[in-house]
Amino acid sequence: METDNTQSLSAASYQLPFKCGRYIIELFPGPKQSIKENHSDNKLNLVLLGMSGTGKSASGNTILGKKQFLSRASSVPVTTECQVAETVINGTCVRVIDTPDIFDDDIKSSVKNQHVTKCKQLLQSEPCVFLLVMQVGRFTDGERDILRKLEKAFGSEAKEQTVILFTRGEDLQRADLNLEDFLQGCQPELMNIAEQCERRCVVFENKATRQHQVTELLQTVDEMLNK
Ligand SMILES: Nc1nc2c(ncn2[C@@H]2O[C@H](COP(=O)(O)OP(=O)(O)O)[C@@H](O)[C@H]2O)c(=O)[nH]1
Ligand SMILES: [Mg+2]
Repeated sequence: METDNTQSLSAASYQLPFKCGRYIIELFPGPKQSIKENHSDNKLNLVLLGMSGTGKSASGNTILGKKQFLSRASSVPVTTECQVAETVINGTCVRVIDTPDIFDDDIKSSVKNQHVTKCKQLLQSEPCVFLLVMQVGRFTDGERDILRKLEKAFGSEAKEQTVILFTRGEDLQRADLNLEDFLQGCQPELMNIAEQCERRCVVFENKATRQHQVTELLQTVDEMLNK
């Protein structure tokens, strides 16, 4: 699958209702508005962010209900450009933006800035939620200050618009833990990240196609945006 293919990821194949519009970046010019101010009931941007290999693209595919983004095990980053795809879930036009790892300290800041700029272009004029994707049971040094990196890239209010999406939910099941148990027993730094995001956390099991995980995510998002 192409990795830099905003055109091939147009919404045409999803038969979106007219109000969702066809996906064309230039349709949304003008200044970026606050996400909350701009919240409408039928549009939503979900931006997948996090370290390489945590399962951003796989989670995007779970949300979309189809394999739209390339996702695979690799020692080098698989997603190298921001990509977008849309679907409609319960009448909401959900635009999913997949990103490369923009938090990697080894990547040149000029390259990171390009990704962030592209991502911001894709965010204009619609409500936006950041999905901070992390693997359950794996917390790396680079993730310790991930909220600071998020705020540096997307502004000081970014964490107020963030939901943590833990992947590999099956590992929790195998350990007979629910999310609350997991958070209680996790490293203080991870708990601190969850607390700063007001404990907005969901768990995905991307190897399964369970719709309820997407429903729970959208409920969490909805509560956050309507707070
Ligand atoms: N078992 C399991 N594997 C997952 C899950 N989510 C992602 N993966 C795997 O993790 C690897 C990296 O996923 P990918 O989506 O490419 O990560 P990205 O770099 O963050 O976009 C792939 O082999 C995925 O199949 C999950 O919930 N469970
Ligand atoms: Mg990816």
